[in-house]
Amino acid sequence: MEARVAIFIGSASDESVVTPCADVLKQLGIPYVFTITSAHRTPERTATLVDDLEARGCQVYICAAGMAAHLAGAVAARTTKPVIGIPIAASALNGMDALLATLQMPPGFPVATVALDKAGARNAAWLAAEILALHDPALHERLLAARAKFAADVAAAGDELAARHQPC
Ligand code: RP5
Repeated sequence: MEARVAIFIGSASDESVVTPCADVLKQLGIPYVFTITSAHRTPERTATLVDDLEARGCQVYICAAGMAAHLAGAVAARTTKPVIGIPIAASALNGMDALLATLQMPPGFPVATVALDKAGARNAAWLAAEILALHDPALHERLLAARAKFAADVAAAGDELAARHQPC
């Protein structure tokens, strides 16, 4: 099955932070590719990967990088498909560098930037799923079911907490 989503990370050192993104895509039954490429260290590889995935019908790109994080921008320059950026805290600036580099794209080349690190990685997958669900009713149903489970989990945890704190 061809990948509908591509996850790119700028370095092997980003893998553990971004794996939760892949986990969410897997949970939702969305085929993806997950690989390493760098805007600075491997610009040709980045361009070739995007060109190949474009030819195979990839619909959303998720790019995670730290420091001067230009990976999402480089991909956005190569495709008109939605690009989601995950800034990684990988330097003494605690991710502010990657956040601004990912977010501050020039008009016409948007990168939908999510939160830093693992929380952002998860939401990148949820956002990609919402984009794909616009034209995929079965995936939309899976998203609704996931929302219902989030709600049920909160209610169950709330009931359990309340039960441990009965009024005296
Ligand atoms: C970025 O620089 C990578 O995305 C990573 O977050 C950061 C550090 O990379 P390594 O020096 O660990 O390879 O390009």
